Amino acid sequence: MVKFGIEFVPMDLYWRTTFYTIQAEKAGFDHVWITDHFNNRNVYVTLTCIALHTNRIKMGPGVTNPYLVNPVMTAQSVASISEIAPNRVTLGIGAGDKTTLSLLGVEIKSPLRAIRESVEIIRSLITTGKAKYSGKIFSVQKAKFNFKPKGNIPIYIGAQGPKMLELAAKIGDGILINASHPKDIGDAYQYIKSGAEKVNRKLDEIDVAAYTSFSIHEKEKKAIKAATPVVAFIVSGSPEPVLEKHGISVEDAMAIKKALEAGNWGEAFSKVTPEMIDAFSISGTPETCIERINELIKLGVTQFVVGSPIGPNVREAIDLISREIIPHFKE
Ligand code: F42
Repeated sequence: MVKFGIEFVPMDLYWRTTFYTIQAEKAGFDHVWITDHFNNRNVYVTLTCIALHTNRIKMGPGVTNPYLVNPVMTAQSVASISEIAPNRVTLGIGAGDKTTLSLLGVEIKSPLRAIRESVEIIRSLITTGKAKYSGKIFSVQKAKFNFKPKGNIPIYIGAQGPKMLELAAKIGDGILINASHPKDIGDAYQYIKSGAEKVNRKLDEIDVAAYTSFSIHEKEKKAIKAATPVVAFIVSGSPEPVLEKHGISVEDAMAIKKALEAGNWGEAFSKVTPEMIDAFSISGTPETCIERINELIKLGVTQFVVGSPIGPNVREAIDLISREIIPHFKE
């Protein structure tokens, strides 16, 4: 049965993200993923608040990166939270967001190797409490925790590029694919399959999550309006081949990018077309959302993550998902 995840960006006050998560837990969500960018509130402080106020939902950073946070500290952070929420912690790690990292002068060098080495170090620490590692990017002479992580902490890899998807299928317990459209998820699956085959892994050992941009409302227009700013940013940051795959002209995307860079939000959002909404989000009424989720499940997705904006009003959107979406797939 497909699992449901929900993503929150800790731009909001801690109590608000925690309140939404309590609501999501009651609504039947299985996972909460908290994004990690230095300019928002700290992901582990947010997760600690959530851990203290929930009982069942699994939780983790979605996703942290090894350039800003050393893998030993990531292992220490998730292991510490596991003491508060045993067997409920999941770790999401990826290469890191180029735009925010570049603001700090941090370069994403050899991302494949950095992720592989990080996962090996973190896995050793969270399973044995110890690590000794000599890699090309990270080395750990002799690390030993003075406490024991509680329960299993699965490692999910945030991946988009073909090589990162292959690597994630080789070494991850799960994969978070930042995409909403069946064309992108279908393409990602080709790389996931080939990665798994290379190491003789069965696909059902890996939790494959579609980490979508999602917007639900009983009135389609309202759902689309809420998704428009998010889609504008996705379009402006998408590489040419991705735009071409969805029949979106590079010129149109550049016009949105220019308007966003100039701070002309109204102009940027007015240039977002229905094709862009369809390519980069799942937006609409509960019926439309169910149809789109079904398409992704048919492709093999085992976790569906409801990501920003969730809906025009987050609280109402979670209510609507709990009434119309989750029961449709779980009952
Ligand atoms: N990023 C954040 O910073 N914060 C978040 O909260 C966040 C959430 C998130 C959730 C799901 C998800 O899928 C991604 C998310 N991201 C988040 C973005 C993530 O951190 C990455 O930026 C994003 O996944 C894009 O990375 P990628 O998986 O496409 O990998 C990049 C680096 C890439 O270029 N990959 C290529 C590929 O084919 O996969 C390979 C590049 C390559 O071959 N590199 C060579 C190498 O050896 O590594 C050499 C390159 C060199 O010059 O060093």
